[in-house]
Amino acid sequence: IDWQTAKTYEDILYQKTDGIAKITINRPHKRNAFRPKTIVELYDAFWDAREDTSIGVVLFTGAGPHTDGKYAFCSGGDQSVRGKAGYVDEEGIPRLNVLDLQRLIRSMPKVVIALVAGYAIGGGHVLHLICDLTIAADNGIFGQTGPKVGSFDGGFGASYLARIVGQKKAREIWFLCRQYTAQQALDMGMVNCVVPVDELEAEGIQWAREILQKSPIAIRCLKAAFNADCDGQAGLQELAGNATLLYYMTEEGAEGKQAFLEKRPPDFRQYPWLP
Ligand code: 2NE
Repeated sequence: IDWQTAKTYEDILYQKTDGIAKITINRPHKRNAFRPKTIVELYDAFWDAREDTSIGVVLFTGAGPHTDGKYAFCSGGDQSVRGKAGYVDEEGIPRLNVLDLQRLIRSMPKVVIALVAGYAIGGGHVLHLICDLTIAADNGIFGQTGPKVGSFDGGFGASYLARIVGQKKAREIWFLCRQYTAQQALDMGMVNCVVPVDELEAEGIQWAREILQKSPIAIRCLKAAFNADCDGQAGLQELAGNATLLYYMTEEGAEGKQAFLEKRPPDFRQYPWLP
């Protein structure tokens, strides 16, 4: 396929071809974890795709494999720049700007398809969930890590996940922080299909081309209709984002991040399970 570079960035790749945009997180050495700059760039590219009347479908993916042979869609917030109240940008300001990106992906009147090879973990898992459709490679690995690394997404990450997989499974996913295979994700209804990793992009293009033959207004109204059913979750998202910000300011929250950076298990034993 003849991908044309649409704009050059530092942390992402942005390409277009025949009605399709492809946005790729390009930090494979960090399993495609995002820092504030990554989100600013993603927001800019998604906004461009939203505004471009020739684009109907966005493929959202992660660069890989890394030099160690492992693939990742995205491993969430970059813990190495996590400060006291969020992920710290080059100006020293802590941010949770991934929540703005979640809202843009949800509200843009184009179809966003996540192409997941390897890890979709933590805030990276929520990003694939937010997309309209997810095509998983057979090496896909899915899961949340928040309670392990001192974080949580009580917005779409909790309520939309529960809407998709049911309350029991959603609680299991968050409370145990296990990792799930692509087949398990398919069985839970978290992804639309599973294909061999070498066929992931081709499958995404095939799905995009089928969608592009349909009526844009019908598709945009359907996306809005699917969203409307869950729109109360947008309010939860804002409130939960504020709670996450406050949690990051606590010692308990910082212990999870510190443990990850020191490559050791977290020790939350000194923190009580308050009534
Ligand atoms: C993704 C996972 C499971 C991969 O494990 P593995 O064993 O394949 O790789 P490894 O060795 O852990 O990672 C490779 C390199 O990538 C870095 C690692 O530190 C390592 O670096 P080096 O030792 O080679 O220098 N890396 C990976 N993920 C990173 C991250 N998120 N931040 C910074 N560096 C990262 C394993 O790597 C993993 O569990 N990663 C962490 C997942 C995670 O906890 N993400 C944050 C969740 S919280 C969040 O995203 C969030 C939120 O909850 C609310 C609002 C906003 C964000």
